Amino acid sequence: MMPNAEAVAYLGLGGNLGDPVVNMAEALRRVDERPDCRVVSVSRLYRTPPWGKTDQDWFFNSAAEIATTLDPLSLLRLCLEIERSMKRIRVERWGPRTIDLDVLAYGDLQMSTEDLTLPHPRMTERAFVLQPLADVAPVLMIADRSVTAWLAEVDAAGIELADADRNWWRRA
Ligand code: PH2
Ligand code: MG
Ligand code: MG
Repeated sequence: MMPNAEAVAYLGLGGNLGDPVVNMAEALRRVDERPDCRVVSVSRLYRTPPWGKTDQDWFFNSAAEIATTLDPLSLLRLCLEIERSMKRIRVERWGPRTIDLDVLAYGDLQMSTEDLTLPHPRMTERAFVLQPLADVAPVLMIADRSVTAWLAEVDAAGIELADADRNWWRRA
């Protein structure tokens, strides 16, 4: 039997409770360990001011390009399962969390169901998503613009580079 063709997908990672860098690294390693997923490249590591709900700790954020034979919904379920298995705590919407693992885009697929909308519908407003994503996919088109072009439109004030080594996740 022919194996399914690989698709390229993009994940956004974040957290601000416990040890978010260790948690993001662990999540990426778990993705990479699977026979149906491969981590192709990981962004640098950023510290970002809390967005949406501002009276909480700063976040760490990153992004990754992966290659996968999973279909989009299976990839979403994998992300949720990794979050769950890492005992994700989410107290409230947009509030503090130990690990957040979001599917940002899956190839150039556009889809919208109750469970999953691709590309991620709010990513173009969020510098904490776009800044790391620009490390791995600057020319990826989201709607009719590149990630770099979207990044130029948003307020990225306060975002700090926390680790410039793109292998941070292999040693955290
Ligand atoms: N995630 C949220 C809400 N606010 N702010 C930053 N800086 N980074 C995040 O990952 C983040 C957020 C909900 O997913
Ligand atoms: Mg999120
Ligand atoms: Mg999420």
